[in-house]
Amino acid sequence: MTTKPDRSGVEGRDADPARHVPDRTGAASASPVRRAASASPARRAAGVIPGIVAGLLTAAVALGVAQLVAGITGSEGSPVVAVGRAAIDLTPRPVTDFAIRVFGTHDKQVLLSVIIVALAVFAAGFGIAAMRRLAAGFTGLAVFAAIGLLAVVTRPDFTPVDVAPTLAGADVGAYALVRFARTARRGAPGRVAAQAADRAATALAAMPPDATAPDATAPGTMAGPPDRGPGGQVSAAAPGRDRRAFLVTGAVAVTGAAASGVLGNVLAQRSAVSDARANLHIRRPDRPAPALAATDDLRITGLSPFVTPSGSFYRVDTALLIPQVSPASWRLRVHGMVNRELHITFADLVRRPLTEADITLCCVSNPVGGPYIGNARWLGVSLASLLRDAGIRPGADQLLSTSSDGYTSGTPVATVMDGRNALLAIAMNGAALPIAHGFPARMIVPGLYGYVSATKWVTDIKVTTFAAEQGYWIKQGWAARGPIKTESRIDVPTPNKTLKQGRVAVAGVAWAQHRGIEAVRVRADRGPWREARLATVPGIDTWRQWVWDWDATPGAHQLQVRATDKTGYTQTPVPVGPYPNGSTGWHTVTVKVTA
Ligand SMILES: Nc1nc2c(c(=O)[nH]1)N[C@H]1C(S)=C(S)[C@@H](COP(=O)(O)O)O[C@H]1N2
Ligand SMILES: [Mo]
Repeated sequence: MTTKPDRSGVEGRDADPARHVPDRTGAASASPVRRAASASPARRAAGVIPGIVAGLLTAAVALGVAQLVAGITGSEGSPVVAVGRAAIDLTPRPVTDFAIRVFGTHDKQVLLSVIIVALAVFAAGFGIAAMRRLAAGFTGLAVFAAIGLLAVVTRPDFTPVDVAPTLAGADVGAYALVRFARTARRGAPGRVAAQAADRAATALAAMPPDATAPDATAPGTMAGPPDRGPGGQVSAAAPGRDRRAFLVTGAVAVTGAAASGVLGNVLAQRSAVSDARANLHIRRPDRPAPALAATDDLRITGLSPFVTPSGSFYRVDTALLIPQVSPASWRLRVHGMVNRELHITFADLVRRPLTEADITLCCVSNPVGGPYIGNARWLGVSLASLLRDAGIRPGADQLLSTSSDGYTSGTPVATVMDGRNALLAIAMNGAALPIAHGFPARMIVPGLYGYVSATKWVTDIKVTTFAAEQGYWIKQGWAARGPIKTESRIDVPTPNKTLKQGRVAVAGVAWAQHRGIEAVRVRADRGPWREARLATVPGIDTWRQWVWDWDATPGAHQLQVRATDKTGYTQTPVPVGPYPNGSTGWHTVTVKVTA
């Protein structure tokens, strides 16, 4: 047993018993007269159900708050998880072996169920205690919190912030217990008669409330004077109203506890995935990329660095919430028109040869001169080798990839199989993929726009045909095939910049992935095209920096750039927007030069 118990559903199950309140109260309040005759035992018995409910609600609220705080602080301090882990650690080996044999992969659920039942019994106990004597209830709650705290602080990875969830849960739980006990007492069945009996007993005996009988403590002492009608008359409507108040308070508490628990789990999962990412050790590449040369980067202020830092790499996706996929649960299925279906775990994936490559990724939505492009050093497994293992059947021309959040993208089989570095990438710029960039695995295919090649959080690759199926953006009318167009961009000077006359470095990037940039030419004010000086590049899959030294004279000027790729094609001046297959045109920047 190595993994954490599943945290889901804890609050919901705790809260369930609250549903029984209406029937029991209805049945129990049948005969006030008969009850009056045996007030104390009746009331004691009557207090049991509300007590149980109050206890369970308190536990639900406390655990909900604890989960929420654990999620927010990103700590490993969830008391439920800690108790679960402690239980695993403390259970003798033969017992765990037995459990694994008997329950198989359900062992964690069984353990969690046992913990929940134990917790519910305990909570019911202190709830009942609280109905009689609030202090007793508090003691129970404190013991409850202490067990959680003990489990938390004895974890090997304990840090002081880990106590926060349990303490917060206990605090809010204590408050909740007072509220529930108070409301439960007012709404308790048989309370009307019991209260009358109490009053009589108190008046007659004139004793301190809890000096003798535990019954005598009851409503007044803990909850303060009951809010009854004028003159001490018990209004007929009151018990119903109190019961309603109890139900409403309970419902609000259960809802709040469940919402806190769910939110806490979402946040905890988020921190669990970022922890998993931080702890991931990534092997050295089996096929390293050529070392970057100093001459790959012209190091001009304002010019895009050759390698885009991951933190400033553009991000484009349809995800409202960034998918949180842990490497432990990640699976890739390769299926469809294949000879053999593949099911690959992350461990399987990283056992395959790892290829490193510098590849510039670009979005089809990038306007001329736009920012949706970046260059990174990727590390991953050859997509072609995976597909060869699966065996592509004749006639298939499309890889339809799907992400964990249901986004789809169609990539031409021929492009992936033609020998280029089409990767199932697991790392970017020397670290595991950032979560926003597809952790734990994404596709990268040099030469294709991201919408037809770069599926992040990819979990499924179906070998199919373009005729049979369409990816997400294709259904919206974007082109099914998305080769990246030869383009270039002026980074410096920036548009509308005011410059001093004299030598000005006009610099930028040009790209034609998998064809390579052969030349870049620049002109001012529609004059003759001048050859820009090019940086070196490690290959044909990246953008290429360029610079042209311009002798700027006073006045307003227009600068333009155009690139020629290694096929001999020079980018078209025709201005076209991104839809449906990528923008074209010469990037034009206007500047003002002063004397
Ligand atoms: N799961 C998923 N993958 C996706 C997308 C998406 O919306 N969802 N968008 C694609 C598009 S349009 C682009 S341009 C690239 C952008 O990758 P990045 O965010 O890492 O820069 O991711 C591609 N992969
Ligand atoms: Mo894109």
